[in-house]
Amino acid sequence: MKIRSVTLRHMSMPLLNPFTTSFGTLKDREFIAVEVTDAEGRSGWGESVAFVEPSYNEETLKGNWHLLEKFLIPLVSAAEIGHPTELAERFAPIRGNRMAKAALETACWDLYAKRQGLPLATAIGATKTSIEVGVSISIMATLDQLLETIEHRLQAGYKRMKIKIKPGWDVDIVDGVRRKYPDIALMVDANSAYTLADVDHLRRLDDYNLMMIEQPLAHDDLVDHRELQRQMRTPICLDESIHSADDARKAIELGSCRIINIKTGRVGGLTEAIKLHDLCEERQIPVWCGGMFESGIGRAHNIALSALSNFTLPGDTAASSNYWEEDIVDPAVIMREGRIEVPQGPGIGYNVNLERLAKYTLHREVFK
Ligand code: OSB
Ligand code: MG
Repeated sequence: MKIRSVTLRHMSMPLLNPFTTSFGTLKDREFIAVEVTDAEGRSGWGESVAFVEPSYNEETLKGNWHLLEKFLIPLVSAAEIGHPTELAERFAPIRGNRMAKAALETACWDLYAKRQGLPLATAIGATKTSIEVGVSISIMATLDQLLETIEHRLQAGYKRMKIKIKPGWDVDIVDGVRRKYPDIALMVDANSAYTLADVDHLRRLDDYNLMMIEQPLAHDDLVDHRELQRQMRTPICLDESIHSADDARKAIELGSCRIINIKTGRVGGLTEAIKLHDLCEERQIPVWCGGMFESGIGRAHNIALSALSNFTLPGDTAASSNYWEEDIVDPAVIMREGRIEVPQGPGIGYNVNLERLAKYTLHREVFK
């Protein structure tokens, strides 16, 4: 296939509720929507999950725009692309900037699948017809507020809760949640808020039957996580520390984690995400799909990815209604009884609503 044009849109969508992690609070989700078109006028869609600030990782929205405009789009414009797996090789000379690469690569995957008349899940070799999802819950002002939120999410049908933690909002909060809900599937995510000096404190979490503790230590660490995992019974899941299948191999061989969170943006695209998935399957390391407050576009990609066989743990790909008053895709992503159906239409299987897309677009540029 040949890419005829690439359109970048700087989007801003208000979150229904502000969301606080150990690294900050988000009210409006700004991101880049990427649209690639072919000569027949079909569109493929992707999104950059980089935030405005380099707080989750080093990438930023404006940095991604720059990378896309100056380096990545020129590598795909007018070039003959046999299969989307070729894009990772084409992008290889450019170091890092994985979220920028993934934004364009996933858009090309969607276009490729549409041209083949295949659901994206099928195009990547995934066979599940529905996926299990959980929900990630913001740091809040009080335990009561958190308990009330959990109650709402349980009533909505979510069966796995992920609580964001940070120093001062951790063991006591988990204790409070477990007192009210002794049996729910529960996990915590620290987004790198601790160091090995906190090991005795973190070990107290072992008493609460948590599915896992996600990324307790530094974003770029594997060695201290190994030491922490040796001292904790709760499985460690790595998020920020894993940028590739090769990072995963090293983490597994070191014993730095027992579970891996896969985010397509963090690893540079679907091709690398699939590679990572396959490696973990071979090594019997369960994986699940993380979330980055995606719009319906990125969410649809997450759903297709989660349909691969080794996504055996519920992901953070909650329904549109968990984030937005209105999503930019039709239909909205719907969850029932903790599950989301994998769409059967071609490509991502959800239609981008151009009117709503325009409503949330701050700036738009077309590259040919
Ligand atoms: O660490 O998984 C994370 C959101 C933004 C950045 C990092 C993370 C998260 C979440 C929310 O946990 C996931 C979601 O609901 O999209
Ligand atoms: Mg995380």
